[in-house]
Amino acid sequence: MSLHQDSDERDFTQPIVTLSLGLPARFILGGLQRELPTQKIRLMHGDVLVFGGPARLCFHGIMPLADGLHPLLGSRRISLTFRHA
Ligand SMILES: O=C(O)CCC(=O)C(=O)O
Ligand SMILES: [Mn+2]
Repeated sequence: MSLHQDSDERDFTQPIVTLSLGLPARFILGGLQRELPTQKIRLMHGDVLVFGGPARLCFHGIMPLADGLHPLLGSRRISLTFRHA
C-alpha cells in the first residue's frame, strides 16, 4: 500500500486504529506533507497502531510483505482498520 493520507472521513478528531494480524509488515510513517522524511515501524501479529491528534493526517503506507508463513494465518497479513467515517 503506497504512501497515502486517510482524509476521506468527516471527523479528523477521531484517531485511526489498526490491528495487524498474520505476517509482519513494515509500516511507513511520514509527515503531514508527502515530501517529508519517513520512518518505518515493524508491525507484528497482534500489534495495534493508533494515529490521532497531530499525527492523524500523516502520510503512511505499508511496504510490500516479505514471504513467510505465520503459524495461525499462513502466508497472509490481515489489517483491521477502525475509523470514524
Ligand atoms: O495495513 C495497514 O496497517 C494500514 C492500512 C491503511 O493505511 C488503510 O487502510 O488506510
Ligand atoms: Mn491509511
